[in-house]
Amino acid sequence: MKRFYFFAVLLLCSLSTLAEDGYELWMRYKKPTDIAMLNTYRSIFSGIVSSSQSPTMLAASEELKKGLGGILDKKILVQSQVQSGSLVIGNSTEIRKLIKTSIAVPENKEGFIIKSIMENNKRITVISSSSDIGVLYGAFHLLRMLQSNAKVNALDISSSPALQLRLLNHWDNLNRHVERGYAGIALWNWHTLPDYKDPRYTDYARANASIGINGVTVTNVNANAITLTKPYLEKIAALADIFRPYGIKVFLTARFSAPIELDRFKTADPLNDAVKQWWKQKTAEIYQYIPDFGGFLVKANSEGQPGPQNYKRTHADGANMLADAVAPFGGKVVWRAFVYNPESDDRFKQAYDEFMPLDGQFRNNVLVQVKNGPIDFQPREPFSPLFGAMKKTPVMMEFQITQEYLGQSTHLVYEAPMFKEVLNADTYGKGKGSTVAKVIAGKVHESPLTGMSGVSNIGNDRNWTGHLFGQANWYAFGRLAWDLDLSSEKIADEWIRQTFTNEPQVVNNISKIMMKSHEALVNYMTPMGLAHIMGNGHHYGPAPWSNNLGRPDWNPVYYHKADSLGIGFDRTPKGSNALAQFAPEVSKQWLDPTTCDEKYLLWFHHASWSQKMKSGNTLWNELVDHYYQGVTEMREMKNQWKSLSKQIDTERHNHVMMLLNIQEKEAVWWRNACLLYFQTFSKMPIPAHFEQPDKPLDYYKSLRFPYAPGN
Ligand code: GCW
Repeated sequence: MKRFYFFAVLLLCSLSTLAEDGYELWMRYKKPTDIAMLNTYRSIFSGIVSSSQSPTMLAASEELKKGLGGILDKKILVQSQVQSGSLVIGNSTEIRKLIKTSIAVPENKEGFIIKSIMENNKRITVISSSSDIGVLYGAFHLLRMLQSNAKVNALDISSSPALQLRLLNHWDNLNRHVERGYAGIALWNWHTLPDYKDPRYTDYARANASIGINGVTVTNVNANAITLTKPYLEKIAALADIFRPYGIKVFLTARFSAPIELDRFKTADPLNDAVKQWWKQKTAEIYQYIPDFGGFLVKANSEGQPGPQNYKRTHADGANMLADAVAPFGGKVVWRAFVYNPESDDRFKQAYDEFMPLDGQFRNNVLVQVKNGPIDFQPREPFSPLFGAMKKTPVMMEFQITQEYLGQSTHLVYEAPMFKEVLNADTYGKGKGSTVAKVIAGKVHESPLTGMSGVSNIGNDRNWTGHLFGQANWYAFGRLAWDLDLSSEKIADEWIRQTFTNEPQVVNNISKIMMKSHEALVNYMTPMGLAHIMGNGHHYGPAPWSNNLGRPDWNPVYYHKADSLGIGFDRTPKGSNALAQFAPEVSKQWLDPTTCDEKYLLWFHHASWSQKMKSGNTLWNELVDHYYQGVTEMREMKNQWKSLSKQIDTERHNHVMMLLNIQEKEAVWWRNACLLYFQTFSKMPIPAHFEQPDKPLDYYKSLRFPYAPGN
């Protein structure tokens, strides 16, 4: 008996060390369970031959050794000569030393090919590119295929990124608090940098490179001038050194008033010669530490951040001053268009109003970074009218990966469908077919610079993103920035296979959960075009009644405008006329409340409670249906996950299960609180066949969350 316990304990211990905690992300490199597949893979790859020992090529062969080693479940040999079954990797110049067959590579420097060829009667696989980094991307692509149990015996793949800049924006403060972060504190341990190089920094770089991310800002756009001082530049340079082999450039967030704060200047006026000179010197200093520094990301004259308007200058004046400073080194300036001030009658219109007049005035190394929607990363927004409208300025996409308004890190929400909805929207910027995706890819109005940013959801939680499924959003962002045409389903499929299993039924079930998750959340939070009705400040939970902040445009009541007649923000010519900012073909779709896509109805109309909807329902009943539908869908997600308990390892299954339980409670909370509140205006009942709210409105109003995270 004693012996039995001893062995049982031993077994449990070894199981717990084998447990999956999410740290490895989608790079788990596990052996296929299908033995035939495993044998085929083993027969295809005998070892790796690399054409050089550059840091990037070393990273590629290390990754392949690790990846193939795991998947093939055997030690992978590094061969000095090409043999049958070799995986030969090298850039197009150097690979000639290894093989005679001539290999055409994509023109795009980051693009790659993966090809199965016969070389001297030997069957081999080649990964090549015109650059080393392209080879690394190809290596990750092959590993993705192997982890997804794809066929790899007759490969002929060529792939190049759709966008040049594929950036993660960390909103990380120097004290390691992450603004809108829900996954612990910042990864960067500023206190121990530059000397302590946490191996996690390398794993972070691997993960980014595996999905093609090629730039990061490591600090918040609500910037701290101290970032630009010598001690911090040394710390950031240490990170840049770790990231470099993985093709990742560091960008810095620049505080516009830095000359005043760091060097006691009286002004930060961008047209002042001394100020210009200061930035030139600062930039030159940065390049001494980080020779491949990417450039600056700037939030100016927005939410209290200083900027050129403090000196009666324009955003273009500000951006151009910095652009001139980085230009000699090949750097870029990414200038954010997230601006709004309390004077306007509609926050929706402001980015367009401020930036359209500046179209054509920016230097050619400036990109204007525009949030996907006109307000602020709401669960559903129409696309920002700046996409397609700015013709002479590279317009870069800003998505938010972190779930500030999407249930933070307790809600399972797969964001790819939301990203795709925006990317697929037609701006009519140059006739039909001018989708947002084409605009940012520079295919509508010729653009020398292209890019996409994602506000990171990464922190120091063991699984990186707090919610395991948050990893899918990081993954989806990178994959889409590389290939705007990938479908949400395809990306989910890739992620699930690498993260969990290739078991078709499991893949299918998890995919169903993911694919309906965004619409479910929209339904239980902000259906039919509602927006920004979250709790003030922390944005956690419902608070559509909130009306106590100093600025009208910070309060939920400003956004939904519910009254005894109806609900929604009138943006037609009778109201703020924000619709006029879109191309006529677009505004036409939304102009008439009886034909407007109901998904966007309350974005553009103050619709009457009794307006008839397409379903035949009144607006009130339709709203009620959506809120209930959201909870129903959420419960389906929960049950689907529950049914997978035998197919997913206990640790990850429990983790997600507990979060889904929280999500269910919160979905019900959202539904009840919003409906009870809106009912005080509509005076209409929640039909009796629905489960009725179990608490009065006052209860929901009394809830306080002084320590909600991320604030
Ligand atoms: O979404 C809002 C957030 C702020 C953020 C701001 C921005 C970094 O609530 O926390 O500040 O947007 O994008 O600048």
